Amino acid sequence: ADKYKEVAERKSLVPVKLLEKSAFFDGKVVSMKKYIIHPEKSGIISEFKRKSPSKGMINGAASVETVSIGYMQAGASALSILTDKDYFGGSNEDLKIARKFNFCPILRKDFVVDEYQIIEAKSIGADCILLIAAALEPEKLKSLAYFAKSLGLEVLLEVHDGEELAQSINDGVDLIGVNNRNLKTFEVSIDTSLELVDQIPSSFIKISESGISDPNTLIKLKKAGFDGFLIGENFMKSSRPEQAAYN
Ligand code: IGP
Repeated sequence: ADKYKEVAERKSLVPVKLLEKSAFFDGKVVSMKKYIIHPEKSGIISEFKRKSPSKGMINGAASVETVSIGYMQAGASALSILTDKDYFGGSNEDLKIARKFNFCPILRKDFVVDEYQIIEAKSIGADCILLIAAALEPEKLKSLAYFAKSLGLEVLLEVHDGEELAQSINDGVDLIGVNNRNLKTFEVSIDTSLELVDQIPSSFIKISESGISDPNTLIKLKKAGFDGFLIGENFMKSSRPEQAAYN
């Protein structure tokens, strides 16, 4: 709920007119869809996340420059950069730094509730935004997805179960992510992905999110039909996340 307050504060500080002056604003986005399904890439979206509500501090010392470059050198298809400060210790500045040092699709990871955040995402150099079914009314989610599309951004829709999927799916969405972490209990189960995969229409790129910590799990998810894999903690908990990503 305080996302609304946070956004309102930033909106009065940095008006839309100013965001639209960013060099990125009229630029082309790098397609997350294309990079995920590229036959020579891993399909992994590597995430930069200092802390989380479920784990507390994961890595407070990591440099977004070093880690993001290392992730891409290790063969990631794309980057996910947390920009939420309160829960995840991220910032828009982190994403701008990742953008400066990498040519690749970048997902702005935040709780999007307002068009302003989508304009902001574009202005800091993001290519894709996240829309969370559990946090948005289906109609609102759809209008945000269309708005993102109108700016050329791609949209990752996050769901936890079949009901959320059925209610929130719309053609403004490009990729569908199944979050293996239950946001209420923080419990993680890969079965969430395995049970939902067949309900996702084939026109969407399928991503399995959270709790992926070994190659065998990834292979299992890939065999089940997932194209992409969002991995954060498993890399970030290493003192050198950029090297952990090689294993
Ligand atoms: C990454 P993990 O378990 O590899 O760190 O998970 C990513 O899926 C997770 O950070 C995430 C997230 C979110 C964070 C998934 N959906 C929504 C913030 C908001």
